[in-house]
Amino acid sequence: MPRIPSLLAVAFLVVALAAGCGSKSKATTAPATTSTTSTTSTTTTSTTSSGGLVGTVGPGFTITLTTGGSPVKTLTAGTYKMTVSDKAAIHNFHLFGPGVDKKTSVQGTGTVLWTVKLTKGSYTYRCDVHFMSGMIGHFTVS
Ligand SMILES: [Cu+2]
Repeated sequence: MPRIPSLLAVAFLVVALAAGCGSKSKATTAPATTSTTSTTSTTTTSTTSSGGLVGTVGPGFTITLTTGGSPVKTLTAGTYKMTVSDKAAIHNFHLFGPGVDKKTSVQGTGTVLWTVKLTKGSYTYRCDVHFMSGMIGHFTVS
């Protein structure tokens, strides 16, 4: 008859452990929710940084190329979405480099979306009319 008491003891232990786990799992639920929130904010950040390039020319004598609000100096090779805002009827936005030669018209204004495939090398963006006056910029793709 020694078997039955030991089985009962095991059964009691299982119940006791299950009860213990039950109360512990409630405590674990709260941190799990917190980590889910932080994962979401991380995802948002990375979406912003891969959100593409923003080219702007005008309305004054300025031309810029930014990503995530910072001037583009170097990029890694790849395909990028690029939003170009041509805000002046006297300027254009012209991007050229290895495999890329895209521009807006000088007279035209408005916003266009380009998809550009950038490969290793040096790229230039400029206003074709006023690049001699400093409306020009460069970046490197590696
Ligand atoms: Cu210009």
